[in-house]
Amino acid sequence: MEKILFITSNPHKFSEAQSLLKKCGINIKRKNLNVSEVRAESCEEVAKAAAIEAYRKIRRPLFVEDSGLFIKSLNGFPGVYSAYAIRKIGLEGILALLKGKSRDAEFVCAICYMDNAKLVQVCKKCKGKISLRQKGKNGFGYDPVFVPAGKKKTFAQDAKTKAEKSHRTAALKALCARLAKR
Ligand code: ITT
Repeated sequence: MEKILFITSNPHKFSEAQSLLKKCGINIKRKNLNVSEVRAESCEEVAKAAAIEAYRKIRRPLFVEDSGLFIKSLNGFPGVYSAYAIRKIGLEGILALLKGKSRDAEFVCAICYMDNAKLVQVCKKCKGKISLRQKGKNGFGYDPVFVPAGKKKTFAQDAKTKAEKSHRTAALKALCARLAKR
């Protein structure tokens, strides 16, 4: 079967997707395509626009994933600007913004798949809290400050829980199920 292209510049996203999708019989290949990221409020809109643009350019089965951390007391910030925020103010900057505020947050992962016959969209969340300080070395991005609901350790301290419960894992499983149906 032809490999599906995962259009992403983020090697961490790719390796998480590769190991999970392999389990459901889907082989993927990473492609860095520099698609423009539209300014939008939701990960679904960003992923869909990018997938359409990428498909126009390469016309092969592909998917795009847009994800982010939405913090309730910051009205959803950094949200769709998560990659930008971490580059500009870092995890310490995010922790500083949260002093004295509620720490409820959720990770969101939206995937948009496209081939010559269909467009498939899935979006999943993982609820949790922002820790008081950075802990752990695994993963990437906000993993050192995100503690999933019902757990005490951050994703960066507990890679096994991340692999089982993350927003990305849930979205990829949903994608597998949708692609298998057709
Ligand atoms: P591509 O757009 O090229 O795929 P990106 O890293 O720029 O790569 P996004 O625009 O979707 O991807 O930004 C998502 C950011 O949200 C990502 O860079 C992290 O900072 C954060 N993020 C998303 N999923 C995460 C996860 O599982 N663990 C930690 N941080 C995550």
